Amino acid sequence: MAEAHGTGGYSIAAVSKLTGISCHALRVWERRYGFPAPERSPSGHRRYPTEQVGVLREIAAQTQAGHLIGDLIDGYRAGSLTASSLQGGEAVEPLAATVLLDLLSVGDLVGAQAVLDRFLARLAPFEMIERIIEPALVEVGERWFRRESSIYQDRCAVGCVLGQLNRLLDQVRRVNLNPGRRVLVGAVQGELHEGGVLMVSLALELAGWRAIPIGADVPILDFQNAVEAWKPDALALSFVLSRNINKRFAELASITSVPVFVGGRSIVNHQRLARRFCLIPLTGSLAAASAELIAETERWHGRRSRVRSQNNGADSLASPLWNRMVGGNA
Ligand code: B12
Repeated sequence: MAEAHGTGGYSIAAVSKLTGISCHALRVWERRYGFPAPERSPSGHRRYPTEQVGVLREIAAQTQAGHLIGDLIDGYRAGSLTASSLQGGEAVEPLAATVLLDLLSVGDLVGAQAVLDRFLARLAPFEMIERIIEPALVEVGERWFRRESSIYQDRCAVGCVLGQLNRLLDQVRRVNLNPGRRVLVGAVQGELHEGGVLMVSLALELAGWRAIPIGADVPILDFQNAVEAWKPDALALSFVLSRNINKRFAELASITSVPVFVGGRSIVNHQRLARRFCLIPLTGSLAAASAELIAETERWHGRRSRVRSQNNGADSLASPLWNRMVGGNA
């Protein structure tokens, strides 16, 4: 079983991911049955010892078979229920984000970078995004939502994680020597979230295209000007929030010289609206959405696709560069 190095245990979010038991249920069982019995970190957060996580996994499995929680906890206390073990691979990811954020919550940037470096040494850039960077950003959001962190802690964590994402993008760009098409990437005025912009840019660079990220909170007029001046082959925008989405879509409809893609969590509920304004909605995983962007851009420009899209899946990203970056698993 993987150890929770240096932190004295797993966070509630990590335990929830590892066991499938909701955070709410974990708190209720603790109150009602006295189990699990997490320790507390210096900042007061619950920290579950490895053994308890194993017991919770076993309990989760047995409740599926119809056993009652109270009986199972009694069984554990009586010694008739044993912990199931965690495999190293499945434990590492939730743990990594938690360890990283615990360090950042006390302002330990050097320690946090050491954790990132450890993963950078063994994960390809796309895996780094999927397994460390995105889970860490999501956990920042969860801690914020549960009021477990302060603004200064969130900002420190986001700065560190986005900084690493920028460095990865830089690293991939340096080895992408003969990029194919160019895509302008950003987020519209009023949208401050930049993570999606950077991640899409990285995915496109890994596919052998050139991404030009211009950041978040950019007025539509500036996208128009940039398209006119730089003549990219496509424009890709990230929408986390849906504020003013109707207005923004209407403004974007004036950009007609390139295909305009819209992606991000808000787009799932606004696909039809996007199409009404001749925008191309992208949903699904980052790899699949990037592959679709590539295939649609080629279709738009009416040329033969350098990388043929098979079923709009991640396969269409299978350039040599992509394979190298994702460790040959694409
Ligand atoms: C960092 C952060 C901030 C920072 C952003 C700083 C920065 N430089 O980016 C700051 C502090 C500014 C911020 C502010 C706010 N935030 Co905020 N923030 C976050 C946080 C913690 C991380 C965002 C992130 O980078 N996520 C990781 C990225 C990669 O995920 P993603 O954006 O969903 O992108 C993925 C896909 O959607 C896709 N994708 C995204 N874009 C695109 C585009 C294309 C073309 C394609 C193909 C794919 C694609 O690719 C990504 C990989 O899978 C999230 C938590 C979370 N769960 O995401 C909250 C979160 C997004 N924020 C939230 C909120 C509510 C706010 C505020 C309204 C808070 C407030 N009351 O002030 C403000 C709004 C500010 C604004 N006007 O934009 C909510 C949004 C809830 C919702 N509506 O869904 C979240 C989810 C937090 C939460 N748990 O409630 N935030």
